[in-house]
Amino acid sequence: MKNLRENAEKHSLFISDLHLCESRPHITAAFFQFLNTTAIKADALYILGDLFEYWAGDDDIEDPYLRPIIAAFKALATAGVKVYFMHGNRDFLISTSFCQAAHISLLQDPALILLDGKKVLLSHGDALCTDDVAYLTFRAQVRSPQWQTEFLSQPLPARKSIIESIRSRSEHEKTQKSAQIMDVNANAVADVLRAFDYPPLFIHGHTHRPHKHTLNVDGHTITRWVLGDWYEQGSYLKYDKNGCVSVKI
Ligand code: LP5
Ligand code: MN
Repeated sequence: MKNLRENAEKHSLFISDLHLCESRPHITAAFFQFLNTTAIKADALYILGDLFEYWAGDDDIEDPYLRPIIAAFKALATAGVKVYFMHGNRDFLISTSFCQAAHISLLQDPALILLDGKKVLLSHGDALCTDDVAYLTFRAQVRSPQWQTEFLSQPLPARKSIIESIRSRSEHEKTQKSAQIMDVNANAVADVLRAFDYPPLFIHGHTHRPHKHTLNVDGHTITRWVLGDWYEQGSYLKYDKNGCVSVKI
């Protein structure tokens, strides 16, 4: 495996919004295929949130659905692929037990990384949807340590049932919101790019609107790549010395 990796061109892969769950077995199968045939040849795999449909707490890692996923991540680590994970709005309760079991490094949101000496900013993207005031109010509540401690103190089945209530409320409220409200806000994007000193590349997910945007922020040209979701079809962004290319699988 080492020789194969040394001969391959150095590259990193970016994915988000897989929403893995038992009820979408074809996407879980596509994910295993992606890990075993594509990600295994990469130097690094960055998962920018919403890997899972939801995450109720790390005490769920013995679930039979999760065990082969954890094993597949471990196999990547053994093959020398660095795997990074950033929380999404669905799986922000992923914590150290899962990350250690899967040999994954947790990234803060946003995170600035260097690829070939080039600054790249990464985010899930939900925090940039500043027009979605109802969501941001909900986000502030559930991201608070007190809320999480109280939530995690409840038994796992009770937590899953609360999450089901939140999901159905969220699905209903989304039908009342415009597409524009649920997209990133241009000023919020400019603010985070300014705060990180204008990285030339910004990659995020969440909106499920895959696209390459070219921005001008205070005279700096910045490429913003939005990753696609895996609801119907898997996709990833590949970065190498020649730049980024979006690939559907
Ligand atoms: O995920 P997506 O893209 O479909 O929708 C998001 C926003 N919705 C959410 C909710 C999640 O989808 C589902 C819940 C995940 C639970 C994770 C664990 C939580 C446990 C709590 C831990 C402490 O994030 C959606 C945005 C959309 O993105 C686009 O940006 O619009 O936001 C909403 O729809 C939120 C609503 O506007 C407000 C929801 C209030 C819920 C109140 C809960 C009351 C339930 C009481 C249960 C007893
Ligand atoms: Mn999301």
